[in-house]
Amino acid sequence: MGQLVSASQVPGTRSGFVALAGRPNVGKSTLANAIIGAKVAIVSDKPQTTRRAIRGVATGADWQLILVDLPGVQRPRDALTERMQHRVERELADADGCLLVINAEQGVGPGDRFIADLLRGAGGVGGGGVPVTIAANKVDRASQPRTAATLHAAAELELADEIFPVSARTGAGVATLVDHLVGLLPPGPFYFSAAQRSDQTETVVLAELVREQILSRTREEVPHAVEVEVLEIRRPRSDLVLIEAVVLTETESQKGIMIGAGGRMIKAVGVAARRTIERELGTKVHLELSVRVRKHWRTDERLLDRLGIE
Ligand SMILES: Nc1nc2c(ncn2[C@@H]2O[C@H](COP(=O)(O)OP(=O)(O)OP(=O)(O)O)[C@@H](O)[C@H]2O)c(=O)[nH]1
Ligand SMILES: [Mg+2]
Repeated sequence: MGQLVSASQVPGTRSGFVALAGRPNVGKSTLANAIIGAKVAIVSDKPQTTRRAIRGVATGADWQLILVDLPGVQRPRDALTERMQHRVERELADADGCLLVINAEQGVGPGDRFIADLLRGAGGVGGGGVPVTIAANKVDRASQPRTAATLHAAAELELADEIFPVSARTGAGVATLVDHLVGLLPPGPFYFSAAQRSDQTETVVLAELVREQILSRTREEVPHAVEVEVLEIRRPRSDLVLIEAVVLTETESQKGIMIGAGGRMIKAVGVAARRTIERELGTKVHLELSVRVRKHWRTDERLLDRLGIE
């Protein structure tokens, strides 16, 4: 999103884009954060947390690996999920490689097979040609026999060059996976400066950090019905950032839940989000949150454009 630096031409460098595919909630964003070594994507225990394609950047001495974190593959239900799914398909088609993330504890199910077929090109994605690596994630939660069975089932998909057991949470196996992905990179320039970790705008990053706090405190339909829009960011002093954000809900009752009895929910979200943002920015933060009903925001194409969900 507009922050691509001019490609630098260090002779002998390798670079490429590896897209993360997988069912919702398998840990794609957690794994992307672990590989990049920074929080580029928010994470939650609710499915469909990720709504945008996020380029996260890992840079070595002579290589640059750009991971494209994506929404989980799903059946579209409205304009929001339709955009998310289209984006997944476009990014997979454009990537140099794909990392299919599965859940080591749950094994390989129909959802994973559906995605494997997409990657093979049956769905018209990738021209049938993207090289695929598989990561069996959450091995910290799976017994050894369970992990072994998942690795076996993953091999039977006959899709990937290699399959890696990993835990994005503990970091187990992640370095080995990164070595492999770096080994796949073709010769190419650095697309991002070595200091840059993601392509997301500050507005989106801050809105997402607020939404992450909402996801961890809500359930059922609420996590899916809420979006956050940052309206203003001001820096009156070098050590202070003022952020004004609005929490959008679809119904009055969701708005009530978001505010909470005596305003307790919105207060808790605000305090937790402010602390996270202060840590990320390294400055003092004033965060002003309000809650507004915006019926059918998930089908409002213009709003989705403005929110950068495209
Ligand atoms: N135990 C364990 N939990 C994990 C691991 N990786 C991710 N999780 C948890 O799994 C849940 C989903 O993680 P996400 O990274 O948000 O999953 P995702 O695949 O990006 O989900 P979507 O964006 O909804 O497609 C969160 O509660 C994570 O903390 C892991 O290696 N071990
Ligand atoms: Mg995600």
